[in-house]
Formats: sequence, C-alpha cells, structure tokens
Amino acid sequence: MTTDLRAAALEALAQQTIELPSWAFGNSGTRFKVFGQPGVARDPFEKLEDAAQVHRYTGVAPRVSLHVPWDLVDDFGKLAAHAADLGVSIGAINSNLFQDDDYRLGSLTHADPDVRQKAIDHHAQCIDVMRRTGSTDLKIWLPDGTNYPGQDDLRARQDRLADSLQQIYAMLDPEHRLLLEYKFFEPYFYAMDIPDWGTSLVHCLALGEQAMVVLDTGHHAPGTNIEFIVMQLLRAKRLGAFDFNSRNYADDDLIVGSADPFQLFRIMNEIVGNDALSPAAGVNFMLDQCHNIEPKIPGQIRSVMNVQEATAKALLVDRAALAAAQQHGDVLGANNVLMDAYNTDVRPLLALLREQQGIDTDPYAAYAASGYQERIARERVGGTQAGWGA
Ligand code: RM4
Ligand code: MN
Repeated sequence: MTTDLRAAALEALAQQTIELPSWAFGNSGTRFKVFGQPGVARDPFEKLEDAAQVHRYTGVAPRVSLHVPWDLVDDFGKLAAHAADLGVSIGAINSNLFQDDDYRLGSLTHADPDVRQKAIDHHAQCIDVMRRTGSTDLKIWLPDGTNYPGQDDLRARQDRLADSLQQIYAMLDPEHRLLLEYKFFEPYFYAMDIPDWGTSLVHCLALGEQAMVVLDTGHHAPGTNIEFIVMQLLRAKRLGAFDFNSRNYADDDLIVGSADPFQLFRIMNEIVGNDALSPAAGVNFMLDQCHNIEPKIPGQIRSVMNVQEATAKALLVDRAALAAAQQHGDVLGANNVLMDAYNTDVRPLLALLREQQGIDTDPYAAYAASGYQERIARERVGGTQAGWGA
C-alpha cells in the first residue's frame, strides 16, 4: 500500500461516525428466553451511560438511536442534556408500529382510518421527541403485511401507506429526514407492505427529498447482492442510513461483520467508491443489534471495530489501479486489487488512528481493564432492568 493511500485512509477514518442503538444495552433474547445480565441499564439514562463507554473507548460512536416508546422519559430535554454531559448526542428516533393490539391487521396501511390515524399520531409524538432532543432522523420500520393471499388488497394497502407517509412527511421540520426501512419477511409472511428497497425507494421518491431509504443488512433473502443495492441507492441519492448487523439465516441481529466480514467489506467498498463515507454524504452508519448471550458493551465495541476495519480496507483499495484493470477488461487483475485491500491487516492503521485520537489502541482491552463492567454490576441493583420491548 502506498503511503498516500494510508494517509488519506487515516483522514477519512477520523471523520467516520457510527451510531449505537439504545436497545443494544437492554436485556434481549429470542422468543425462547431472555437471559438477564448483571449491571444492565435500567432506564434510558443508564443506556446512554453505557453507550458513552463505547464512544469513550472507540472514539467514533458519538450518537445513540432511541426507540419510542421503549425509551420514553418524562423530560427529553433532561435526557438530551444527560447525553451531552456524557459526550454523546441523540441520533435517530425509531417509531414502533408492532406492539399494539390495534395493529394486528396493519398500522399505516390499516383499512380502518382510525387505526391509521393512531399510527400517524404516534409519529407526531416521535417528531416531538426529535425537537426536544435535537435528533434529525425519524426512522420507520413498517411491520405491516399479510399472511394469506386474498387477505387484503395489495394495491389498496400501498395507496393507504402512501397517504399515511405523506401525512407524516408533512409534519417534518426542514432539517428532519424520514428514514424508511424495508424487510422482506416477518412478522407477516405472504406479503410485507415494504418488502424491498424498490418499494421503499418508490415511496421516498413520492414523498420528497427529505425521505431516504434505510438498508438493514439482515433484511434480505439469502444470496442477495447487498452491495449492488447500496450502489443503486447511492446513485439515486436516497441511501439515508444502514442498520448494520450480521445474519446467518434471517434477521439474526448479531454482531456486524461476524459471519461475513467480506460482505461488509464489499458494502463499504461501494460506499468509499461512490464518495459516500464523509459525513457530508448523509449516510448514517447505524447498528441495529441485540446482544443476547455476550456482554453488551463489549459487543458494541466489537461491532464498531468491525465496521472500522471493513472501512479501512475499503479505503485501501487502489482505485486508480482498479479503474485501469476494469478499463482493460483485466478480470483477475481487477479482482486482485480488491482482494489485496481486503487481505491487508488494517489493525496497525487503526491503532495509529486511535493514537491520533488520544485513546487506547485496543478499545476492547481498555474497556475490560477499566472496571466499568464490575462497577455497574455492583451498583445497578434494584429497579427493573431495561429489556427489549420494555
Ligand atoms: C425490525 C427492524 C427495525 C427494528 C425492529 C425492532 O426488524 O430491524 O429496525 O427497530 O426490528
Ligand atoms: Mn433494522
């Protein structure tokens, strides 16, 4: 690798930020069992404290996404001030359309206008939280869908969805964005109402420039070429954010890059190759994960480091050599350029970055040695531990 490439990579890495999900710091599990862990945060304030630890040791995770109503507090101004004291800020506000009896047959798509209105009003509440916390991203994952052919009219559901989204969009402030997530299956299995990036994009294009697509890496069928989707959304200027995680089978929500670090590299390669890494490009690199059996703060630290490693490798791709090989139809030469970057050990480069940032070169070990984990296990007694869906 040339010295120039490394210097440019360091500069770009110093600008990258990764957003942490509040729900990663609460107890979570599968539909079979939630294994509680000692010291787990008991409220949104403690979740922010834990997230701030991840930022402290990685230096690149200064925002935390919240979920409404899981993170509802009486005074959001106080929560935002607490975040600021901890050196972090509030990121995306996630709405929740999947935990209410009224939503059994849909929320924003429901045939009953009263139910749709309830779901729209919930977003007014989320936008209010955004105003109080300084958040600029409203994230919607629509769990609506049908289980049986003929259960409802597919077209009518899309039309109702478009209308509901339009009403939510109209409530946004100019600096706000609406981030629309897609998922091809679950909780319904015949037809999800936003199953894919194309459907999300169609709605975003109809809404306007403040509407962007969210790509959750766990929400695709096996074998899907995710980096192609990344490229296409960037081309349309509508990639608003990632929900990073790792999947083996479905929406597993495991540590990003753990099962397929090469896929994460290929995704980051499209980001870097399309000039979308810098904060000005507006792509929010968020994690959407749960740590069910592993400790949560180290799980988040590992996740952040995995994203950084994939990013560093993507930054080391010799783009001039790649373009030349592609131009000459040099199939294997072009592939070699990519593999050279992928096979580079970027840990020394990231250690250098951390030195420059004035933090320990090994975030994982530094956190383990800090005594924080032992302290929260000791001190956080009483109260109810925050849990997924609590
Ligand atoms: C969904 C999606 C959303 C997340 C919910 C809990 O599958 O990934 O982003 O908020 O799960
Ligand atoms: Mn997600």
